[in-house]
Formats: sequence, structure tokens, C-alpha cells
Amino acid sequence: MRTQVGIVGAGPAGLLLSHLLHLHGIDSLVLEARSRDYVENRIRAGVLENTTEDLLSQAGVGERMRHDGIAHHGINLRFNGSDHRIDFRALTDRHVMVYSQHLVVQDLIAKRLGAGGQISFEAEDVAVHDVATARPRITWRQCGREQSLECDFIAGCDGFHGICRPSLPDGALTVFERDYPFGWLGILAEAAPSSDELVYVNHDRGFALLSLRSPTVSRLYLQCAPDEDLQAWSDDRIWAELRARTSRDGFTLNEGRVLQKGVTQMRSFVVEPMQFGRLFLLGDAAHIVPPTGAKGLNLAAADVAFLARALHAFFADHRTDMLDGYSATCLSRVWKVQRFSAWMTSMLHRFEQHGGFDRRVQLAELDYVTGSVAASTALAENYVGLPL
Ligand code: FAS
Ligand code: PHB
Repeated sequence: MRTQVGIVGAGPAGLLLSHLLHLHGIDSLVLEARSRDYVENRIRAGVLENTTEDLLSQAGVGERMRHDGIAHHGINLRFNGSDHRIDFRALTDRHVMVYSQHLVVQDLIAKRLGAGGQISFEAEDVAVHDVATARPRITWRQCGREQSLECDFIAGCDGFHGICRPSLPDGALTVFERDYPFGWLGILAEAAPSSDELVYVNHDRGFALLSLRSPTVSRLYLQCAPDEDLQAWSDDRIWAELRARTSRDGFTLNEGRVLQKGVTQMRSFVVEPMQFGRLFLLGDAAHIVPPTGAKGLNLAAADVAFLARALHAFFADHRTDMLDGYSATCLSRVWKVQRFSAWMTSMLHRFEQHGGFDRRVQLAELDYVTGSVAASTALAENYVGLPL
């Protein structure tokens, strides 16, 4: 088999790249380890930057997002028992779109398959070869039969635990990382959202986040130990802790049946460069951000936009400059988003090693950010999405 671009991974990055390449008349084939049902129902991110919303709309995959998604014109920071709103509309004249990642994946799969795109689900033992040559290859097993794909380029969109990044030779990449001394325990609940907009809570007991998926489904998180034992958290205990952390005068937490619960690790991670020979790394395969800034999915979409442009310039005009500059272009944005995500995480979470002084400084930062137009604008312009 042969294609122009072999894509490993059918998450948001791999699927959006395959679709954008198709719009440019470039052939691709997507190889996905999991089943279609699994990837279409994997609950993850919930907030699309305005930048990502525009990218999906311009690519013709925004119809259901515009119909079912919920535009949010601000977020709230809750500390010292009161709410402080960051007004995106007033500060940036932009918004974010609350639309679950698994719906984006469903929309992209439907679009690709509807256009005759090739996605091989349940691909086993995927491996990349000869990426330092002009004829890279991908091998895998499908229904017990060995397969081989010759490509011009390979896009590693296989997430943090994929095989593309580890396939590169020792010394090819430099890793920059930070682990956090906490994780997030997240639940999906059959409960009407307790707030019209997201509420990020800094409480003495720990961080909490009130998010949502629809008028009847809430998404809630609370800071927990990095190695938290989920079995130790009954639904009642989760609701009790969320009530304690989100309490303020005049507020009631809506509770309901817990549909799903899980613990997400918190880390900041970047590899440089994000390319090697004819292999390009995108999304979580190249970087991870703590979810406090709602950036993981959105950063993946930005990588895709940059690589799609570069591959179009190569195949249409035989230009290699944009491909050569892919990593530098992405990393300029990646590090700004890493900065924002690390800052939001440090401002909103409780750190065991913090003494009284650190705690006062943290609350003073929240007080300053929410009381200063300049500081609120800086938070807002990063949250709605830096320009591509
Ligand atoms: P993905 O991980 O989404 O997709 C990679 C794909 O590659 C997967 O489908 C995987 O099955 C496949 N794959 C892996 N190895 C393979 C192999 N060897 N062969 C073939 N296929 C292979 N971000 C937020 O902004 N907000 C959140 O609340 C949030 N919550 C998250 C919760 C969890 C549990 C996780 C893990 C991440 C969360 N994220 C969140 C980040 C997440 O949204 C990612 O940023 C986003 O999925 C990145 O998309 P991709 O780069 O496409 O990677
Ligand atoms: C979510 O709705 O899953 C979500 C929202 C905002 C975040 C992280 C996760 O910062």
C-alpha cells in the first residue's frame, strides 16, 4: 500500500489532520489501535478555544458544534467565598465553545468516512520505519494479517503513550517536563449544571472545577493525590467534598447520578524538536499540559493547522521551508500555552509545601488578576486562544 501521509492515531489531531489534508487534495491513511466505538466515546476535554472553533467551522466540520455546543462568554474564579468573573466578551470580544472532545472525534470520523477517507481501527503492533529517509514506512497487523504502508511523510498523532515519539533514536529529542504533586478526580454526572459558566475554585481544602456538557450533564473535578485510589471515593464522598469546596452564600451544588469517574494525571511535558526526518509529532505525542487551562485538545489543533499548511506547500509548490520550520512554529505557541497552563495551575491549586506566606501570595494573585483590567485581559486572551 502507498499514501502521501501516513497518520498514526485517530484522536483529534490525527483525524483533523486527515481531513485538512483531504481538503488540500492530499491522500492519507489513519491507523488507530482502538475500536471506533472506543475512540468515539472516550470522555476527555470539554472546552474549544475560539481559535479551534473557527478552524473546525472553516474546515466544514462545525455544523453539530454550532448547533449543540454552548458558547461561553466568561469564566468565574471562586476564592475566599465569592465569585469573580472574567468577562471574555468585554475583554476580548471573543468566547469559547463548550463542546465535548468525543463529539469532535465523532464529527471528524463521520466526515472522513463520508468522503471516502481511510481509517483502520484496531490496528495492532503499529511500527514506523525509515523515518530518516525519503521513503518512510508504517507496518501493522490487521485481522491477523501483516500490513505495510509506504508514505512520503508520517504524522505521529498517537498521544502521550504512543509509539512514534519512542521510536526515535536516543539523543534525537530533548524532553522538558514538570510533574505536579496532585491529580484531578473527574466525574460526569446526570445533574443540571450548578452554574451557567465554568467555575474554577481555589479553596483551603483544594481545587475544584465546575464544568458542563449539556443542560442536563455536568462535568466536575476536584484536586486529589497524584496516585489517588478511586475505590476510596464513593459517589457520596465525592459530592460531599465538592459541596465543601464549592460552597458560598447563595450557591447550591446540583447533584445526580455519577455516569463516569476517573483520575487524570497532571504533568507539563514538551519534546524538542517536534520532527525528525519525515516523521512529525503532533498533539499529546509531542506535549502535555495540565488541564487547568483547557488547552490539550486546542494545542493539538494548532499543530495540525501548521502541519497541514506546510504539507500543502510541499505537495502543491514543492516548498520545504514550512516543513523545515514546523517544529519552531509549533513550539513558539506550545511554550506560551505551557506558560499559561502552568500559571493557572499554580494560581488555583493548593500545594502542601506552601506555608502561610505562599498561601497569602496566591490569594493576592487571584485578587489582583480579578481586580485588574490588564491582568484579566491577559488571562482572557490566553483562555479564548492565541491567534494561529
Ligand atoms: P489523543 O491521545 O487524543 O489520541 C491519540 C490516539 O492515538 C488515540 O486514539 C490512541 O488510541 C491512538 N494510539 C495510541 N497509540 C497507538 C498506536 N501504537 N497505534 C495506533 N494508534 C495509537 N484536555 C483538555 O483540554 N481538557 C480536559 O479536561 C482534558 N482531560 C483529559 C483527560 C484524560 C484522561 C486524558 C488522557 C487527556 C485529557 N485532556 C484534556 C487532554 C486531551 O484532551 C488531549 O490533549 C487530546 O486528546 C490530544 O489529542 P491527540 O493529540 O489527538 O491525542
Ligand atoms: C472540561 O469541561 O472537561 C474542562 C473544562 C475546563 C478545564 C478542564 C476541563 O480547564
